[in-house]
Amino acid sequence: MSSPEKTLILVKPDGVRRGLVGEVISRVENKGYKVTNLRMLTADRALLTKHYEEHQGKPFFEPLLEFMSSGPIVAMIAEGEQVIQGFRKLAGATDPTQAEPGTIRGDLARDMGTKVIQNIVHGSDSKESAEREIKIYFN
Ligand code: DAT
Ligand code: MG
Repeated sequence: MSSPEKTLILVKPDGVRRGLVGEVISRVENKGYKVTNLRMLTADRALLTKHYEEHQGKPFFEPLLEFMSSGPIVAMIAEGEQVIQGFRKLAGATDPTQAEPGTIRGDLARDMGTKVIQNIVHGSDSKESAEREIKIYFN
């Protein structure tokens, strides 16, 4: 039997500042996924450059690094059948104005008028990303 699928979830600095760590964990657990690892850290540029390497060169890359290192974040591994896609659905669209109500971003975030979108959470977008990102945050 193969081990259950795993994804990397982050509560970003905006989520931590607003006291939404418990809310995010509740939504993950209420959906039925299992949180197996949890860690609070303040990410540095080296770590974030690895995490967001696909976005290097984009106009929001520097603002993204600045924002993501602006305060503590909470990193977790969640597991369950199809958790990668399932958590992306729970999180909602990248742009919180477009994210459907009922999703984390749709319910809890809005356009802040900043150079980088602030949207409370990160979730891996594929098995390859999940494996790569889990190694970055939990080695
Ligand atoms: P997601 O976090 O939904 O996987 P992504 O990987 O495309 O989205 O981008 C990473 C983060 O960068 C995203 O959560 C918010 C920010 N971002 C993405 N596209 C942006 C844009 N066009 N302008 C400003 N910030 C953006
Ligand atoms: Mg992404």
